[in-house]
Amino acid sequence: MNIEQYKLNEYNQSALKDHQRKFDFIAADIKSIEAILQKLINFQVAIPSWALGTGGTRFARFAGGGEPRSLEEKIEDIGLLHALNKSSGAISLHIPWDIPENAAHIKTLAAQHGLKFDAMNSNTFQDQPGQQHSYKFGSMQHVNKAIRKQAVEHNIEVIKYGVELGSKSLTVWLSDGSCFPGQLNFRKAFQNTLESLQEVYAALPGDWKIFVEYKAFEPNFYSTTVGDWGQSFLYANKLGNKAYTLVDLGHHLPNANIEQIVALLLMEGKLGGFHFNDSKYGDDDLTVGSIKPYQLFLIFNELVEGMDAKGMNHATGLGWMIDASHNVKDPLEDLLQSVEAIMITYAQALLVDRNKLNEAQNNNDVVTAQEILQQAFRTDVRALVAEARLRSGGALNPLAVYRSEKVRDNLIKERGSKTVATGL
Ligand code: AFD
Ligand code: MN
Ligand code: MN
Repeated sequence: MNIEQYKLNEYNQSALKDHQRKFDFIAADIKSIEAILQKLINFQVAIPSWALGTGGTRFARFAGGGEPRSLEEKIEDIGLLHALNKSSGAISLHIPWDIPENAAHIKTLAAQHGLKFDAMNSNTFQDQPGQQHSYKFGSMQHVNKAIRKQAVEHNIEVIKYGVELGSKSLTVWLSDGSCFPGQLNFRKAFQNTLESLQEVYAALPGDWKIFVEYKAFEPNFYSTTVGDWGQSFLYANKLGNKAYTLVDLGHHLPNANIEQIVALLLMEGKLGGFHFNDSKYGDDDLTVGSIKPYQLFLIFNELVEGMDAKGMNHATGLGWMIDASHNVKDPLEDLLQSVEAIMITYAQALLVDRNKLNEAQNNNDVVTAQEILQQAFRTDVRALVAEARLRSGGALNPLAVYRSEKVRDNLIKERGSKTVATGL
């Protein structure tokens, strides 16, 4: 299914007067409005190929109908999102869930929708049919060299697929760890993992990056071999300058100060990529901004501050990706909500008066510092984000158009009501 540009224009036309009033109101207060709008227009968030189907829990999966049955249909779905919001211009693939059988064809299809290929993701947390060795007791950390080798070779294969598609990075998330005390020698597990990562690193093309994603727990519940940012940072430092840490918002222990982690990783030049989602308890993979929007703002505040301090391009300096999955929503509607939350929060972070904040910090003026941040966070920037979308040819209100156009019903008609997308 396609949403024609003239349709979008019609919807926009009917909402224009209302939008203009709201935009003029906020624009009047912002000095560098054009520069901010341009940053919003440039900012793109990659959609994970595994988030287009209804997510499951370990108890059940309630498929929603019209789910993409192939990589082609996943690309079409992201194309729809991007046509609506103009901020989802990339896809992040998981191998072997989404092997591009015909890379040239997949690349062309993606380009037709204005999509690029962001980080490739490997998978050594599941056994695949016909696989020689099992990952039951880990992959890159495994006590058996043959199993480590299998994991390394899989990652090298993922890089090859990525090269064919024009991707420039590999994200490695390992579920490796242990479930019970005594199961693992921590030091040996670390060294085995490092050695495996080094072999993958050696196969990275010159212009590629490798992102080492950490996660506190699950599926292992006693120890995780890349369990926190310190461990990821250690691997990234030992690997070399093409290796970075990837922060997934849901991968911390409760109440971790993620904004501080982000600030320090950026300072060290070792923050590579981001997985956006939200959580109440653990790796809940909920819609971005649905639980802790202020935390998200504080993180974006550090991202903008840290990237500016290094003269980095906000849009291209880091890999921006969503990693969310859910079992009670239409995945496409959920992704529209997540991207919107990211854009709103980014816009708020751009509004922070850095000079004044700096001055307040130097004067130990705690109250003013807090006021400056909250002033930005409490500003309703939705019209700003909508204006950026309008200028890029997207919809003023993507979700409303999605519903009016009955996108899900159409997808069910095209694909059937009992389709299940690959993923978890
Ligand atoms: C995991 C990680 C990781 C991985 C994904 C698989 O967040 O990014 O690729 O889930 O679905 O929890
Ligand atoms: Mn993740
Ligand atoms: Mn996760």
